[in-house]
Amino acid sequence: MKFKRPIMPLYIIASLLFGVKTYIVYRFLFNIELDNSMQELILFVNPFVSAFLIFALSVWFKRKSRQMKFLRYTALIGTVIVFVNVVFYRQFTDFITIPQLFMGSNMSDLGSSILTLIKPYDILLFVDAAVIWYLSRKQEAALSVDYPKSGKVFALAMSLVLLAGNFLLAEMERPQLFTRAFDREYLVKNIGLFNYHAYDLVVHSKTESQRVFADGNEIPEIQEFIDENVKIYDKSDMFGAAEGKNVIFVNAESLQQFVINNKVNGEEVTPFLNSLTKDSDTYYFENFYEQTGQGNTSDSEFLIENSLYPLSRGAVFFTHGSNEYHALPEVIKEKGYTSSVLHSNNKSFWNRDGMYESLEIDHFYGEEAYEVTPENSIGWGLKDKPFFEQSIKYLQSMEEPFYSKLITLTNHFPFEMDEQDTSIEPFESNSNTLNNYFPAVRYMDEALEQFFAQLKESGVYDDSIIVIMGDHIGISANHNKAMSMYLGKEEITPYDQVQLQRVPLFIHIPGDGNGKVMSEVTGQIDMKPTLLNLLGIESEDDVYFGNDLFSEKRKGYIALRNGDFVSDDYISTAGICYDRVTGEPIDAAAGNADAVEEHSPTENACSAIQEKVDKELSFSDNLIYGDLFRFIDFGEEE
Ligand code: GP9
Ligand code: MN
Repeated sequence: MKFKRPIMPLYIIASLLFGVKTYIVYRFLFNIELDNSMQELILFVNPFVSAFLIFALSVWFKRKSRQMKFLRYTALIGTVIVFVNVVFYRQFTDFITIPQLFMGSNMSDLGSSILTLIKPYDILLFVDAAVIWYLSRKQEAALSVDYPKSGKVFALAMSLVLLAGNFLLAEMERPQLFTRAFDREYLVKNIGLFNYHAYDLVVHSKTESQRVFADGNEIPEIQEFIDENVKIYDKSDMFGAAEGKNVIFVNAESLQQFVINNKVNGEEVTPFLNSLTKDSDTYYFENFYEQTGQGNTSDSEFLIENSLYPLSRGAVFFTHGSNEYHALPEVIKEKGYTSSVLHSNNKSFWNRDGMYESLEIDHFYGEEAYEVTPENSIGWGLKDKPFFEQSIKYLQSMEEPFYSKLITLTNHFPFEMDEQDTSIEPFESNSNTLNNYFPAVRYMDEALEQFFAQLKESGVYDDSIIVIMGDHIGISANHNKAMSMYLGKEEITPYDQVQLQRVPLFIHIPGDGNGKVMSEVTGQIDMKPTLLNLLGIESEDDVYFGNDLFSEKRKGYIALRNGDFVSDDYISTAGICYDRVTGEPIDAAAGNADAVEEHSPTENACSAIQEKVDKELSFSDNLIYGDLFRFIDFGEEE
């Protein structure tokens, strides 16, 4: 047979088709912010570069049939990766990481949520793969070639040149992209989805090896940082204010601060919680930030129990569930406290059963501890009202003093509600998620009111303090248009986005009488030291990054998991340093993210704190990746 050059080799056709598809996904299915034409160019180029990189490998196969097989399976696997990311993105506004792939049990438990995340038109994502499949089978003779060595080397060299070009553009656009990779959107935007996954794989193996090579030498530097920067506060007047009392901690699902003392359709969203903000036995923290990452509720739990940061990739409950920790339940056990978690869901969700052992939580009342029927459940499971009602008997039977965490479930995306549980009308906008959020939050508010009444009736109330905390945001940036409409703003700026990361915190101490609204900048990292102080338990030798919320002298900033921060004076996000109170960028140049890299005055306003924030996050990460608590001897506390 005579050698015939194909009109166009299939690997090039595949790269073009796949590149176009990926680009369309970037533009229309992911919400990637493009600030300038350089970013637009990079985003346009990278889908083709990475597609070419992979498909061009086909030239190395000698036999044509192998070449074709490689192309069609690569197209299929690549498409599945795109599809999974699209579905995942709709839920989390984020890109999947390797640790999350091992959270398969969670993915399947998403149940009804997952169905709402898949759209009929997603089938179109598979069109190019189908075309490539068809061509590879039917047009094999016309579209494959026996490449001479020079052709193969050329294809490889071409791939590498394209990749280098892409990385160069990315580095120009965003220096230190790889070293400061807190933000997955930047990575995907600059190097593309597939290179991002390859990068993630490298980071994953690196962190895995960190544990193997750790020997405890890392600890003194961390302790020194903590002594100098974190543990600078004085003991507050509240030290021992709840000594010997039970702690009832309500982890309120997806409860955000913007609904508190706010209205929808002319009605209060949370009348009960609003009344607590004015209650003399309640301290209400209005500038309290959630600091979670990809682990959502479990990350908030991690913060509360350890006063360490969750990880920037994956859920620490999963990836480091068998580490050694020195968590709140363990510390207070020495003072005679029993600890428990009550949450009507699979015990293995977020690997809670595994992690709770490491945190030394004594009892876990999971789904099987509750009577769950089709009538009393919705969405994720048991509704909050029956959940609290059925929890009372467990609280009553617990050995005192106890520390119990109750995790609610109804106010969870997609905020499904039964007609009979709906007391207020949804909001009206283009986002059903935001619309339905309000009636669901109102339901939780009513459930909490009932819970307070039941605690009083059961006699548990008097010997307890009650903490209510929002675990993380419920409304992601995907709904910004509707959110700006609700808040009466023209748009949601990066500054607003950070402010939307506030979740309410209430500390209710029956009989206290001095309750007030607290406006200090605070966050979930502060809960462990705060609770220890309220209970009158010294924790000088402990290793953690939070401060007592009631102390007047604190470190003065809250680090968010993506490296942004909120300090008493500033909010730093998206490369811009804002005045925290007015929301104005600190100077004119501040509106331009690039100015930061050029050492503008803006850099000076936020940079000193930014340095500490970066250090703090990485020290916390090192403690976890290296499993360093196994080397620390906390001694016998009396
Ligand atoms: C699941 C519940 C909700 O048990 O904590 O999970 P979330 O998605 O918010 O992490
Ligand atoms: Mn949650």
